[in-house]
Amino acid sequence: MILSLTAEPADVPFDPATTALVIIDMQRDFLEPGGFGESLGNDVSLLQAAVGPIRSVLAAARTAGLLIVHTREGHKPDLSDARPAKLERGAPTARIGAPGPMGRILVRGEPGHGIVPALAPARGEVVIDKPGKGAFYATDLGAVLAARGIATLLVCGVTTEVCVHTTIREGNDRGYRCIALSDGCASYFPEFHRVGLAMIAAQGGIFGWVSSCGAVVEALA
Ligand code: C5J
Repeated sequence: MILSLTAEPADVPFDPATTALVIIDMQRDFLEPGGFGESLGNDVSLLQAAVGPIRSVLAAARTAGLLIVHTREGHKPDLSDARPAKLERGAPTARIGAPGPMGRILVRGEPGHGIVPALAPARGEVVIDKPGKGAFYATDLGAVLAARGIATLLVCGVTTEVCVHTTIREGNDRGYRCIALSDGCASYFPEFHRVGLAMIAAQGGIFGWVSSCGAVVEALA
């Protein structure tokens, strides 16, 4: 069944059977005080705006039977999957792997690495642990999507201009129709959020489309 999704720069046809909802890095480390985001000097409360819209699109996607993928950015406890160039940034006490109020920063298995309770993955949903900003780099996301015949990615999460953008760019180059859900994305920098979304839809949709969680809920109803 082909549905139509209201989007910029133009509406997009999509088939729920070949569409995945990809929720990027809605982790305590980015959204709650005491994690990676705050260690970088950010106001983490700005990311809360995405939680409600993602909850609604997640519920609709579950009902419609879409493939649901959650991602988590983070590293193995021995940091063997973290490039030195990534580790050496920031103040030494606030770097990846340093101890913090939610455990070691951006390390798998620590409390901060977990997805916020409001968006906890349900049994059977795909959870991709990624060491980079993009969800395809050094993960089996491509294989998971190929096995399900997925052609379209509805992408939301945090942050708009970093991991959401990188994943959409990676997906676009791999041939996926990538649609950012604007209200389901957020940034510590409202201007980067706005411009990040504008960059996707500009030039006839140079590397994707921009829609919203509400539009997806409406299309799936
Ligand atoms: C960042 C992300 N911003 N998930 N990660 O470092 O966007």
